[in-house]
Amino acid sequence: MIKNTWKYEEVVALFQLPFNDLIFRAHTIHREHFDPNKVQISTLSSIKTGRCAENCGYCSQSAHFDTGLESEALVAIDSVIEDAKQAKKNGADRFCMGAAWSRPNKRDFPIVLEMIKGVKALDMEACVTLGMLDSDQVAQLKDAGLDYYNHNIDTSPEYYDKIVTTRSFQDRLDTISKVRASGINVCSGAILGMGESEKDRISLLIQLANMDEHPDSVPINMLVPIEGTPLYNSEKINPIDFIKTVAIARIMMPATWVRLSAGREEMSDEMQALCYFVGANSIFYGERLLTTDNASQNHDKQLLQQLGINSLMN
Ligand code: SAM
Ligand code: DTB
Ligand code: SF4
Repeated sequence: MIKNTWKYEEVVALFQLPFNDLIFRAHTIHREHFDPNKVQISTLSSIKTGRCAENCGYCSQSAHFDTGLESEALVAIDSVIEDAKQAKKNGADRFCMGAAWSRPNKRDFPIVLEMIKGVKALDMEACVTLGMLDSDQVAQLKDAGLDYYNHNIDTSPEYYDKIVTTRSFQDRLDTISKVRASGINVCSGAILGMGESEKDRISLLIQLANMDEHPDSVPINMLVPIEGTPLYNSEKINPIDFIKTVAIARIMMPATWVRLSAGREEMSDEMQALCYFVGANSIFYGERLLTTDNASQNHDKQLLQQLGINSLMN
């Protein structure tokens, strides 16, 4: 049932299904692999903000664009652990730490290892996203007890150089392979709404679903447009197209956690409800993402309660 030989035409056919047939199929597969009334809760924290050397065209943190963001060096371990404790109190079972790095540096990396150990000591899952890694760093993350490493492919290989030119698509795949080989769970996904075509969406889904092993977690972000970045004025993705892409991710990667990530603040309750129906089963919960606002906690609580979803937040 877990297939990693998806062909382009097969995925085109999924995109061409009548909407009701598609969402029925996605939901049926979702039920076979997961409790449809449960959503996994992660909380994000930015441990190093801004002045990043890469030029990802969507990102508030790139040093290449003037976004008015206030940068911040690596934060103190104690304050990260305090945030993780608070996140746990609020119902999160995973704490994700993000750093605006192209790759971690020698001075800061050991401190991140301590942060991971601190989060694990709270009996939470730990996830980090630190940019590109070498094999030695991957091994040290594994030893520190890291559960998930997030490294998004972001878009299709064909569209990649329209989004970022300071690194290649292959660089992303190389880090993902090292993480996979170490036994750390792979979290890799994309951003929709960057002006990509349906072809690109098909291609990026094939990249994820045809990995030797499917990513354990696939975040699907809707672009949060950041003033000052080249992608600020990108054409917004139509909500139905967004839901279809989530549904197809579920069909192609039946046992993967599909995370409805950035952009929920801009989504209606109905759109989120349909995303949960077709297979999204993880969210970021908390007032902030990395540098932008998330959907409010009160609103999420209310919506999940209204939908009869979640157990994790009692
Ligand atoms: N610097 C590391 C890296 O790029 O791998 C880790 C942090 S980076 C901010 C993590 C991910 O956040 C990116 O790969 C991208 O998918 C997502 N992201 C960043 N800015 C975003 C935005 N404005 N809208 C949606 N997703 C965004
Ligand atoms: C992911 O796919 N989305 C998260 C997480 N992985 C690190 C980041 C979203 C960032 C949204 C824009 C911001 O707050 O800066
Ligand atoms: Fe840097 Fe990551 Fe932002 Fe790209 S997405 S500019 S690598 S922080």
